[in-house]
Amino acid sequence: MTPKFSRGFLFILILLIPLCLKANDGYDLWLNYRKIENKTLLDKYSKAFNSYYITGNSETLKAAENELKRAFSGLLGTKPKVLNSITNNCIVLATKNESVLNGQISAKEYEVLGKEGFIIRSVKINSKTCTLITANTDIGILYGVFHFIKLIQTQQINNKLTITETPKLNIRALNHWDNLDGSIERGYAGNSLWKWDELPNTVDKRYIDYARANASVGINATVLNNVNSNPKILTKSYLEKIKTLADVFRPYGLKVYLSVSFTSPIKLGGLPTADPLNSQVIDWWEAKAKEIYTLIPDFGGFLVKANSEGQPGPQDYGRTHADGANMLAQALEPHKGVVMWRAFVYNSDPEEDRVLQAYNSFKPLDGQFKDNVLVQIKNGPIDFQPREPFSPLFGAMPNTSLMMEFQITQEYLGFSNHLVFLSTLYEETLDSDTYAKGKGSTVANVIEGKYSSNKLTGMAGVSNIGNSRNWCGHPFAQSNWYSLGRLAWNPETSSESIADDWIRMTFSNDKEFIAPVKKMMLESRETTVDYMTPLGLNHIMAYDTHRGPGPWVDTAAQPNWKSTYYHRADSIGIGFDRTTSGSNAVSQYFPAVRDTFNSIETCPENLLLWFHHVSWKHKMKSGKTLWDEMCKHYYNGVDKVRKMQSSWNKLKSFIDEERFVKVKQLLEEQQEEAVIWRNSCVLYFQTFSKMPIPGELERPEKPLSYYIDLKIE
Ligand code: BDP
Repeated sequence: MTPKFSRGFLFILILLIPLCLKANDGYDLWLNYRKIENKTLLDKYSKAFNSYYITGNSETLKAAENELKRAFSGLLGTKPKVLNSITNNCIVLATKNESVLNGQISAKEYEVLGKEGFIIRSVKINSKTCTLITANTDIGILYGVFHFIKLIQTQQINNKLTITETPKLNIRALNHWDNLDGSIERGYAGNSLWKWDELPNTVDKRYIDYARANASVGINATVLNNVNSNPKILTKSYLEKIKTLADVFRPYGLKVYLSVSFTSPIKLGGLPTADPLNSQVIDWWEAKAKEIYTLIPDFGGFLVKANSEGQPGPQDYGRTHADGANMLAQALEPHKGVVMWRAFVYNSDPEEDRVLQAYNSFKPLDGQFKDNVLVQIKNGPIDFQPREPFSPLFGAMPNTSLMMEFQITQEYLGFSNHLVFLSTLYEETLDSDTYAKGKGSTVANVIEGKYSSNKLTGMAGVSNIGNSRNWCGHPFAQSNWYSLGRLAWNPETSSESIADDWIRMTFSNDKEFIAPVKKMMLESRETTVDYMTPLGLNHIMAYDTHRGPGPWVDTAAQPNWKSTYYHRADSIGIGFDRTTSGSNAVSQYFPAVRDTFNSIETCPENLLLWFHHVSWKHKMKSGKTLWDEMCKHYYNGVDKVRKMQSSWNKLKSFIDEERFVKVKQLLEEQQEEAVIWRNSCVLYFQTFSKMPIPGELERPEKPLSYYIDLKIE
């Protein structure tokens, strides 16, 4: 029997069709291969690229081929032909030694490419016009294919392609702070992607999409578990699960690494000690390394948080960080594994400025680490604040491989509820001049290994990925994962171009959409700094959760977890004196930087209260008092969120309903929280300054006590 539908039902169905077509839940990330709407361009691309020729059939090349097919069917609505010989308008995928290349690319050019670089070039092979994607390795080809797809997605293909790309850093890593029970430390987008209960027998298809996304931006390393590591991760049964993940990720050039606990030999091996110089301990780690490499021959290595925030480490046995790192490095060395040893260490001494501690612990160890150790340093000296100066360790350890650790998950920047494009924060750090080798010695140069004798390089980002359908919670938080990959590939990439590509790939190529959205993104981090921690303020978030304001926090498990420790507001002024007459943290920088930060006249105002205790009446560059200026920033922050809202509200017609509404709702939430931040901080700091909120500004609706009691959940 044929089902009968009422007219009304059919009418609703017709109305819903366009909505369904436009629906987008964000799962595809920037690999959003929707059909090109511009007919002329569609025709042009379809003619120029209608077939491909591939040599080789490794898993990686198959992945490249599949990606090409997927992108073509989505973007162009066509199925490219697979060819047996080269014809006009085909794409040729071939590694260096394939005879078909016929000397197109010189040996010298291949030399430059290294193991992961690629060339995309418009060439003539046997008098046929085609697009060549070539590399020394299969993974280079895969990266080249993703780059080529990006050019189509962003509609930036010109007639003569001449692209050469090589990554500037060796290790381009995501650090997952995922626990074995599925929760994620500081994760705001659901639970862990890793389904430990199901592994190794069941392989979630999502693992492949995760690997595709990473490969598309050149991320080649994933540390699967929390730096506060559960020793169980090294048991046989977990290693088998991890082997399965490594097998899935391998074709995409993504190596697996693990965070390990320093006391694993005690907890798992039953040894009485974890002393890195004890021979049983050394043997235990060597045997463990062998066991891992038998299962996972290309295992990347270990990430270690030691003697930090209660984690065990070599200092528990009177040994140094170098002793600890080197012992692990020795176990991994025969297998070509590396150790990423974190410099995020500080004690609970209320007298010693926390800012000094990482530098003081690590600088003296320069030159003592084995060649397969990288010291992984957080971008700033404290802890992923909305703004920090760069860590003085960059440039200060010329005989050690140093890698960058950024945070992608927005622990201190409004979780996944605030739109904050972190690329500008990353860029600010990378562009900072350390003066290690005179003017122009940027942090980017330092981590590229330009001034060091050790040549391992890397960048890690603490992941913001969870199992929520759109991976990162906020649709715009995806751009932070994307940015980390782009900057790890080339730390000198501009945020402007990253934002441009991301918007085009994720949302739309329409200029009317790109311009306002790019503006929102590029300004968003400064906006957040304004309503949270302007002028160098930091660590004044709610206790422990770090969500919402908590400048009044004055009791904590350790003194340097109190907000009052950081802002030091009193009747005279506000800020932490780190000048030569204060804690002297300025002297950890090279002289030119030290002098700039040390003087209240030359210290950049956006870091003023980081380095100086400043009188409320101090005259700022604007001519306003510090107090008025601080108020101005807090109020500006809120105004700018409101501007983001009105910009976004005008963009409804450009994108799908689903993502439009989601961002709109999140911006409303962000606006409310920004007001809470502003009112809390202004009212609280006013109890010290005793100065009025400048006349023209709207007054907080509620008294300070209201905000102190408020918890943002
Ligand atoms: C802090 C987090 C804490 C992490 C720690 C770290 O609050 O959860 O364990 O950093 O980086 O930002 O080890």
